[in-house]
Amino acid sequence: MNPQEREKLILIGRKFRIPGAFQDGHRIKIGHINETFGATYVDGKEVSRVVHQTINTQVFREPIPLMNNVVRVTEHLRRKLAAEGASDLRRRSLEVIPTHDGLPYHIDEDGRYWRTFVFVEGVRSYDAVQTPLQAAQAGHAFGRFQALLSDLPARELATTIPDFHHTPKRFERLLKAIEIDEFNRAKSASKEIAFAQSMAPVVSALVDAEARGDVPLRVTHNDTKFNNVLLDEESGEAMCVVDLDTVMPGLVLYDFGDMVRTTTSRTAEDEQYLDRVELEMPMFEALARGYIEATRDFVTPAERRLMVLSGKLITFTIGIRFLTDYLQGDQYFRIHREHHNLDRCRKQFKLIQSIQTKEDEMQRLVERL
Ligand code: GN1
Ligand code: MG
Repeated sequence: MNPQEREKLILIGRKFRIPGAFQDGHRIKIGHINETFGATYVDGKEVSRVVHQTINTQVFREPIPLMNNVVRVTEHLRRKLAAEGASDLRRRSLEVIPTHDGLPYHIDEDGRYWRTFVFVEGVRSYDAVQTPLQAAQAGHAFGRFQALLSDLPARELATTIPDFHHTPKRFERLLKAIEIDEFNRAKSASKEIAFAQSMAPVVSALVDAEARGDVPLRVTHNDTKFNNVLLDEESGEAMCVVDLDTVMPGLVLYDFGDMVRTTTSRTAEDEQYLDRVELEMPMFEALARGYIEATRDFVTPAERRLMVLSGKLITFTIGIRFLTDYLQGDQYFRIHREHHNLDRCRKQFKLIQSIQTKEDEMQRLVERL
């Protein structure tokens, strides 16, 4: 962090109810959207570690309802966990630290929104899943998250991004970006565009199931990528689910689908060696087992039947979002190299192709569990 950033972070930190004085801060490179910093405060012998984060208001247009969601959800989780007698509460749910005025956010002089969380100690996240044991932990953790929130009425939460996983609308936006081709990039993505177009017949499967009333709206996480679950550094146990900006009414299938996207192949989201990208059945089985074990009490047979399809469709949805962003000049997802969003898209599409060769087997497995 440069001295200016440090000064800024010190000023921000003073707005929140953190005991002690700022000692040290650093940037944490996570996510494609918000900016995140870790900071340490010292008060005599007491050391507090926190996370300061800006909210990207280009992406999250209404940060106040968003933060109200986050507070509502984290308090609900904590209450439920405490009632169950869970140990280590501070590591099992995020905790928002309010400002001195009691608000869950601070607006700085540039109009930027900041929020602060307790830092979860002794955990780590991984960009790529490594073992079926980890996959089971992730499936179980996101399933538990849904289960603990299943008694919170979905309509009480704000929708932080409308139509977030609405595949047909995402598909429409892609078609428009192809047509406009503002950055003259469509040619370099012609194979990916053709593949995306070939998926047109299935894009509405999940929204149709919702419209028919087959699958209900519930409180869901909506960004269940593997690196959004924190695993205990030593035991590997999933401790805490993070990144709560998109917790809102949704289908449990959005969550399961994004887990399939990120937790069934030992490759990163932007893997360039596509030969390595494959849905690994032992990972999928562990993931599905962990998830089903945690959600058995409320997930319906109709939801269960669509789990495999959701894996394909949510992978597709995120894949076309990367492709659209590539065509639109990388305005949404932060990139770290040229063609990064195209690489990300290619990885997603390769995974879909792998899923297509194993769909029947996956379906049989899920229905058996
Ligand atoms: C974004 O916040 P972050 O970087 O974890 C995106 C998700 C995508 C994900 C892909 C609000 O998540 O939808 O699946 O990138 N979040 C938003 O890595 O668009
Ligand atoms: Mg996110």
